[in-house]
Amino acid sequence: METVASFEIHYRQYLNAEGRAVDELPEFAKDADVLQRFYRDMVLTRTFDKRAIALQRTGRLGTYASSLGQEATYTGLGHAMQPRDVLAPSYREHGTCFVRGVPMSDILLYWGGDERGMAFEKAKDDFPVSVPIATHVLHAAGAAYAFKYRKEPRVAVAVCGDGGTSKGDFYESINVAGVWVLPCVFMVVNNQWAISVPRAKQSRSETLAQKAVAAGIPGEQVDGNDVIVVKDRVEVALTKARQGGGPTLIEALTYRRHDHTTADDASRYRSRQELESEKKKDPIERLKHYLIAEGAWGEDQDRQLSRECEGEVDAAVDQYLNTEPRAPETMFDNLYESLPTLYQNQREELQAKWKRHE
Ligand SMILES: Cc1ncc(C[n+]2csc(CCOP(=O)(O)OP(=O)(O)O)c2C)c(N)n1
Ligand SMILES: [Mg+2]
Repeated sequence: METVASFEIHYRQYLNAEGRAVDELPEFAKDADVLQRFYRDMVLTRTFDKRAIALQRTGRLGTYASSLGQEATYTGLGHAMQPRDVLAPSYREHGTCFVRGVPMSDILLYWGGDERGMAFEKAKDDFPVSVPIATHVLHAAGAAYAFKYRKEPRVAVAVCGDGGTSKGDFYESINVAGVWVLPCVFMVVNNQWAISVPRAKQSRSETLAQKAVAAGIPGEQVDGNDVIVVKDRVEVALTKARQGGGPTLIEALTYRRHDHTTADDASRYRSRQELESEKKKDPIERLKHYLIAEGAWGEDQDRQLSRECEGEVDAAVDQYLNTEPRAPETMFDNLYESLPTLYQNQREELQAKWKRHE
């Protein structure tokens, strides 16, 4: 007998749960301004999440998927990407969208049922939110193929959950990206739950990162609650892809602290103890502790930042609530370049009904 293949999966972390550096930090993280910016973006995302849930609970938003506890993954990813790269998000990545310049009011518009919120004027080539699980991973592979074909130095980034990696779409995407050496980064946000299905019931695979092995591409794990390691490793993967080195799969280990969406009640299927122990790994507290220990942050600054974030979110909410709703038939308008006759008829029918109703 001989061993014909073997592999190892590496896990990396710079800041541990207490906010202490466990390794020499990468160059960018030696700049306090950079870390303060990451901290700010994470606090803003958390402030936004809280308010979006309050809007939903008071009937002013359709539904919403919180990113509570996962802020480091999304902020780190946003800061690793270049403006010309393309993001193919699922439904929890608003933190990344904000870093890419998408206004908070757009995200509210979308979850309020208005497709204009997905126009992403500031990140025009990014894909819209994908609620269908993992279908957008294929779209990212397709975009990456286009970049390669046109010889553009751009990378497509697909973000999907632990549950998403069980889908055929996911395997097909990493397979084709491997075969065609595509400039694509697969970001697997392992938040331990796919609605009520825990990670252990999702796959017997010891890590999700090792799914990359079967596609012939590198896979690795990072601490998804450490913004420094996320930014660092995603940037390494993006640079490699941009230079023709092919795709990478990065599994970010984090935890979904809120309900799956506002349509869920997680207390029905997971224990309070599990939640409490995960809170101790909080990404925001950890960076705060590090910055304070470095003399680069203080409680006064922290209070000031909270006020600023609240103010920014207030302004976004005002803008959202003051946006004139569109007529119902506009739901057909973003489906096709030119609408097939069947839909045209439905559009007209709805328009007529709405007029009568008004
Ligand atoms: C194709 C498809 N099947 C089922 C669903 C219903 N659904 C919505 S979210 C979800 C779980 C996804 O879990 P995961 O990929 O881990 O992402 P997370 O929500 O944890 O970020 C499922 C099954 C869906 N949206 N699309
Ligand atoms: Mg999940």
